Amino acid sequence: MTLPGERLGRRVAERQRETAETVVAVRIDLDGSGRAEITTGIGFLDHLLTHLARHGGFDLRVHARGDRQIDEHHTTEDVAIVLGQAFLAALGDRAGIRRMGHSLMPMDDVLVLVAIDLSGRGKAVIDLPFARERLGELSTELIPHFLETFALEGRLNLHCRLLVPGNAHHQAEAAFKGLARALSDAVSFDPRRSGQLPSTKEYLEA
Ligand SMILES: [Mn+2]
Repeated sequence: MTLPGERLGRRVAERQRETAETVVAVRIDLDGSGRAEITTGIGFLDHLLTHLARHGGFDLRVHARGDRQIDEHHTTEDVAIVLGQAFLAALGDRAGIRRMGHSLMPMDDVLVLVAIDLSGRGKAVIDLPFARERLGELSTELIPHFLETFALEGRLNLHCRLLVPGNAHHQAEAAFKGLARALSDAVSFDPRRSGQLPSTKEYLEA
């Protein structure tokens, strides 16, 4: 099935996943304009994913419902799984892209470093401690877990390091804005590469 936008050569993908714990549907357009339609039932997670869409320039639709009577863990983790899978699918063969991206993201008192390599190998190095246990309905331990799960399912190398700690809300936002900017750079096309695979191996795991 060809998705709207694919006909325009845009990098669009949809993925769904249904388990006894959660139902998740994600649509991502890497060549969008930053439109977000996010309903996970977890307000702060919606807030972070909206930042990812807006600052990445990705059109992102995420609909999820899960066994919140237990807690928000399964819903958060499964959104990260499906988002990673949709991102990988939308990326396609990666010909002509920059492949790497990074950002030093300030958010008032906080500074976070994010570095990405769309290598095709999932590897996350996350150093993002929180002094607070919860942000709204989201436990802060799930934020590093979300980033790690996204990197593994998206088959990308992700480093996220808190350089200057501070307000927990700012730390989480800086991490997702930084991820957005680094991804936006990494998926962008480098006109000098036109169609070339960004790898000396002429090969990227897909
Ligand atoms: Mn905010």
